Amino acid sequence: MATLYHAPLTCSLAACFAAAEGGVDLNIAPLNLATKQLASGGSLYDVNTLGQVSVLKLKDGSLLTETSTVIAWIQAQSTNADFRIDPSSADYFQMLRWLAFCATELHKGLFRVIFYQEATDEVKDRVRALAPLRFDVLENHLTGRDFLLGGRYSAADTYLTWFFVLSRYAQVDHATYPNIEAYRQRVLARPAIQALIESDTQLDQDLRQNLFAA
Ligand SMILES: N[C@@H](CCC(=O)N[C@@H](CS)C(=O)NCC(=O)O)C(=O)O
Repeated sequence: MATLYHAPLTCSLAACFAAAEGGVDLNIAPLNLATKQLASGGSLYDVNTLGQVSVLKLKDGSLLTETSTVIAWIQAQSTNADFRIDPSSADYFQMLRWLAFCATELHKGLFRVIFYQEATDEVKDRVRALAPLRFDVLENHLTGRDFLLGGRYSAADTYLTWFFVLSRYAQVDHATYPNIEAYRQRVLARPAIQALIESDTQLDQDLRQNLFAA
């Protein structure tokens, strides 16, 4: 079985969402991202030179990094026909598109600075000002769609779901976008997603990671 190195409430939670929604079993190796300490002993730096999650160690010992790639790998293991996406289909490339959008425009584009303790409030506010254009893209796309690929919750949605888990700590305002707001409520109400947010919130407290102040 593959092992996911997972720091609670960080982007590796999106990979946990994909595993749960796709019915894919993974070993979870918990860690504290603030200290880089693995719960099993040792440092995340020993696994990933960058000291970042998400990292997936495959059965053959090889490593996959980059959350979007980890999510794409997980969905490819799913036997759930509603979750797995045929790699030759148009939907597959839409999945890749939205995973990349989440990784670059939302995660790195917004959170990277907003949650960066060394950034000044002025810099954070300038980055927050980039959010509306990105939200316009989502708002338009979600017109007439329940999920990013249409009628089914897919791997593409897992990264965006995670964005909305943390967006309340980031002071980026998406409450005035009706399609986004309906989507946010729809995905966060999913039982598997709710259960993981709850267990990760507990794990975050147990590990005293404290990355995202309320
Ligand atoms: N390129 C990586 C970046 C992931 C990333 O920024 N992860 C954050 C957690 S959400 C992290 O590990 N931050 C710790 C650090 O950068 O030191 C990816 O796409 O997965």
